[in-house]
Amino acid sequence: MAKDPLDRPKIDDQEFIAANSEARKRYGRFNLAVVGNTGVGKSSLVNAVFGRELAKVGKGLPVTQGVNYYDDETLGIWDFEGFEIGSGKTPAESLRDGLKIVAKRPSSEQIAVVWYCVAANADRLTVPDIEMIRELDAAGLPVILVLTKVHWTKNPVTGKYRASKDTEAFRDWLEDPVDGDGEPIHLPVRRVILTSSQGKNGKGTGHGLGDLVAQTLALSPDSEKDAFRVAQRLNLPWKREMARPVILAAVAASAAAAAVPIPIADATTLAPIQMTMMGRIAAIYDLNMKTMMSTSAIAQLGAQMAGRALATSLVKLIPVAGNVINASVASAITAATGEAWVRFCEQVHIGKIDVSQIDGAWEQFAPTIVSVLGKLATQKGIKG
Ligand SMILES: Nc1nc2c(ncn2[C@@H]2O[C@H](COP(=O)(O)OP(=O)(O)O)[C@@H](O)[C@H]2O)c(=O)[nH]1
Ligand SMILES: [Mg+2]
Repeated sequence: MAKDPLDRPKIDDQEFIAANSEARKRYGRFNLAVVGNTGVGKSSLVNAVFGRELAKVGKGLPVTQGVNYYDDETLGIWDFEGFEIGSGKTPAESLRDGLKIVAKRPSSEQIAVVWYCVAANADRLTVPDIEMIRELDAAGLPVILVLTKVHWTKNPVTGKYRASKDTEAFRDWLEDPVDGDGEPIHLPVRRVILTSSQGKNGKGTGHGLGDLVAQTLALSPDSEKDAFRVAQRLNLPWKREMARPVILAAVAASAAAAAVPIPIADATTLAPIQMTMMGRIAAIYDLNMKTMMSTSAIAQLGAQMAGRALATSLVKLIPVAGNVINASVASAITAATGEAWVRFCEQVHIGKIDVSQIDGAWEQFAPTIVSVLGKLATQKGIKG
């Protein structure tokens, strides 16, 4: 085997791969149903929130008339469109048939939340719309009414964006719908959200999407919330929050492993703990989906980073810490490695790091002696 030019300790990546696949299994797949006419902007919305084009299941054939399922490991999209009047069944009947087919599928494909999409420039809901929404509600599904392609204008004084008066009037009606005689209409939608997934000229990031993901999370069953946090790509703080307890657990395990101080020569004792941590964090950032990197390629990176963290931290820590790693040094190295890995994963996830140049990219994220010493100082501070 070629000698590592920096003489970094060799680290096995099996722990990474095992922890990564265990975490992926635990988070599972988030399933969303999008319902609405062709061209209303469903695919664009899915793309803006989840950041990817999904493969159609079943080689292009619809699951049934008007229903397609698209999925990858962490996301499934049930696309309901094209329920035409005149097929012999009402759209609500067709939808009900579609939902029956979904119900027979495995639990990993069951719908968590529905986005019922209507173009904002429509001035009302149609009777079939209302009947379809009632059908979804009767199936026990939480429905978000999403107004799509909202045209936003910026107030030059306040800098705030607003939808047109007509769109706001439509929203007000949706929140409190009445018929022509002023009689209330039963419209079981849980939220009404105004969105656009692109700007006027097809560019830009859109509006209302932060609200849409926040409400989708709020309405998701508890068992599906982490799956949604993993599958979506708009809200990075959620991912950071998920990573924090993973890092804390690894820090505690490192302290325990070094309760009897470890000779520096045996520093790689900590590596399995760090590799487990990094594998779990990579799952939170859905890295191999986003980048098409294999899990083992990510594991290799993790091993290199953990190795470098150990090598650079330890050599320089000897004057401070002596020839052994005690519990606080072990904790500090693991904490700094975890935080560096989170920053690295974020950058890959948002596409700031080019996958083709990934080889050198992690170097700048490896924890430095400064961050390790910083952690040590903080620990001392906490312990008084
Ligand atoms: N101006 C504008 N155009 C949009 C928006 N969302 C989608 N579109 C365009 O509307 C067309 C249909 O969108 P698509 O997402 O394929 O709709 P789907 O048939 O419901 O999946 C495409 O040409 C999109 O570029 C939006 O928010 N604003
Ligand atoms: Mg589409």
